[in-house]
Amino acid sequence: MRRRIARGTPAAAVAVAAALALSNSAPSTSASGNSAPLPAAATQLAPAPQLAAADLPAVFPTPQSLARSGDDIAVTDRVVVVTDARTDTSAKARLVEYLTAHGAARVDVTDPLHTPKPSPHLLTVLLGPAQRPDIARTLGRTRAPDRTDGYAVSVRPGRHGAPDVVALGGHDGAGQFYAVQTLRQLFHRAAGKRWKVSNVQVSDHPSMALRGTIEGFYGQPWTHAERLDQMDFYGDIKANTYVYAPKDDPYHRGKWRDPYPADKLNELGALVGRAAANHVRFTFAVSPGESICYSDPADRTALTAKLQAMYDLGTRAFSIPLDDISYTKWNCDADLTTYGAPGRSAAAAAQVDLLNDLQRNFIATHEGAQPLQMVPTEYGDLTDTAYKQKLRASLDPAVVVMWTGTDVVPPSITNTQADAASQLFGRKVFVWDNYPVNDYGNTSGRLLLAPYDKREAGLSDHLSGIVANPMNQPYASKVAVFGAADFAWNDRAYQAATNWQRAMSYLAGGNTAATEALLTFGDLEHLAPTFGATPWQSQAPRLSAHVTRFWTTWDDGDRENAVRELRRYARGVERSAATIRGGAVQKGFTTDAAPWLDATQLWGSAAVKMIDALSARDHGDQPGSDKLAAESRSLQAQARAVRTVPARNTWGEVAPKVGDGVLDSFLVQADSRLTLWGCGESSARARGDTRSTSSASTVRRPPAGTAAFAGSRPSWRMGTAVDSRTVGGSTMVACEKNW
Ligand code: LOG
Repeated sequence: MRRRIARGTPAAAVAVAAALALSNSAPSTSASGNSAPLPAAATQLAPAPQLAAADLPAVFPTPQSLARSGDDIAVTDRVVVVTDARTDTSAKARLVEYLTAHGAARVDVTDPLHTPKPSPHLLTVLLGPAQRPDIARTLGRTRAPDRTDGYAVSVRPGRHGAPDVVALGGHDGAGQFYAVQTLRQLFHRAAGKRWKVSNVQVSDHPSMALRGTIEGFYGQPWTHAERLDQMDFYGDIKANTYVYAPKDDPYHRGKWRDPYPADKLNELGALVGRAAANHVRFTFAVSPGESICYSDPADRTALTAKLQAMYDLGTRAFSIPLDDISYTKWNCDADLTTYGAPGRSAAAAAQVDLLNDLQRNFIATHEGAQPLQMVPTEYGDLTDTAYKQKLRASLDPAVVVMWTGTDVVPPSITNTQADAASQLFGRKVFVWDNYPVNDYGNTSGRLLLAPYDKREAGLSDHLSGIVANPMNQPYASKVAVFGAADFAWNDRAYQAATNWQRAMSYLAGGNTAATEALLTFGDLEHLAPTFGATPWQSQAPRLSAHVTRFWTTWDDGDRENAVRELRRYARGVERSAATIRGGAVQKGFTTDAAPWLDATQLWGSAAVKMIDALSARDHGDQPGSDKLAAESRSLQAQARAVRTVPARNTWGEVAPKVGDGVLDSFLVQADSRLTLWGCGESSARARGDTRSTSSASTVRRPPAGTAAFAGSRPSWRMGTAVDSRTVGGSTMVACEKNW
């Protein structure tokens, strides 16, 4: 059974309002008073030479096809947007919003028959179904794929007095919305200059049908304001699925039979609406497994009533998670009579009975309802069992089955594994990806900010989709979710490192310094644990490389350079917190990460002081060095005293982990070097001694028994032990020169 940790008052939610005002979406009046059908813009446009791939604008998720085709076009003061009855409402609202934010003082929304007289001074944007004649003509050979969510974008500079035109054509409403989301990423400008739109041709569609998140963690559920913000975020990253399954919402699990109170229902209704406005399918999950009596008609009725209430709010997608329940005992005697002795096969029979009933008698009878989703009790392995055999033999083929990989938190997901899972469950599985969730013991004290990674290209052939299970911290979760959505959209083009940069840039609103600060900070929160002893992503790979290089350069005698380089990086660590809090980064991120940012600043300062102490000592200033080292130790003590906010996580009030095993190891090792100054290699080098260190000193391991040494150099050299003292919690051995 799962851990339970008491929680205090929830921290206040921070809502970030997009401060973009919609303006001037006045219909159909033209400045000149003239109206004319739009010219066949595409036919007047000469194809421009291809530009280098390096000039391609960064669009995320990565489009299936994006090509540069000529000069960029300017956003004019006034822009005409041509829509008709089949134009997606949300797409239109976003388009006006984005144009207004990128240089259009006035946006006139009109229809194809009443567009203003063509003028080179009027950028014209066509938005609607890809087959609409004006759009189809402008798109030309840039096709909107004939697939769900497909779209095309074509930027056509005007010639001979014709206006510049942008065509945004969708296969469906979502496709139109996605075309607009791509356009949002094509705006750019040089300082003080007019906004421009990159001249590209985009033909795009998702590789996986279901992309997004499952709020499926233990601990404090997200607040309403946080969820609303997430829906807008999903729209931005073309994610179309949000599964509502917070373990600690009592009405989701323990009190599954009870209807939601009116105020909760109102909130959920607002959330369903906000999801729809972003082309996100709000998927309502209810988890009856802890207490349901499968054969009791009253329980079936209660469950259906719960789903019906959400259907009435506009929800069209439903899930029955049966994870983390005891399935080898019944909750009622009636199930013993109906399904026989408890066991894996009987559990599957009872679950199938319920799920098939819901699929056939609720989903199939409700207009627009999506296929039922379920989480099996055996969700995280590839072992064939009586449970899985029963499920694949008798679960209605329409029901979507979730799977977490080869473990609750798998080290990777490969095509072979996903294929095996599909065989086991008799259908393509839907991945519940337990990253970046931080509700289990091994995540204690951690934010998980490493990129989404180690999912094999080609998984789109084996999966129906991927949803990430995020952290209790919604804004901090955006780093990994940004990646998961990119991977699900186009798994074959996915690059974790590139995506990571882009995710940070997104959170930083494109601000370069804030993006770099987030990358530095994210490196210190890079470790991604599994349920076992081995993490699937390592801690602080950037810092670790810097530290390794530092000791190599230092030991090679090039100490000035060693100090200069590592000090610069440590200063970056020290300053990153203030830069992240400087205003460019989403406010909610700074709230989520507050204890980690506080600790990072202190650890960064401690590192700078320690590097300075090494340098002072190297310059012969022992008193100065001692003082700096003492200051560093005091900063380290302050860093260790920082605590996380208990209400915000399942592990309570603990020290936030920051670059652990790398940063603290460096500090201990540096302190040891100061203590042992004059011994072995250091003194040999300092004196210009050219003898090899192995002949000049005894090889010893640093004192064992402290985790702080994990990640430090495996062995080091010193003289003969003559004294010992404690440094940073470890017993250090002083020495005398033995040559
Ligand atoms: C839970 C999930 C939890 C996650 C990580 C599934 C299907 N269920 O072990 O709610 O957030 O592990 O602790 C789980 O993953 N079970």
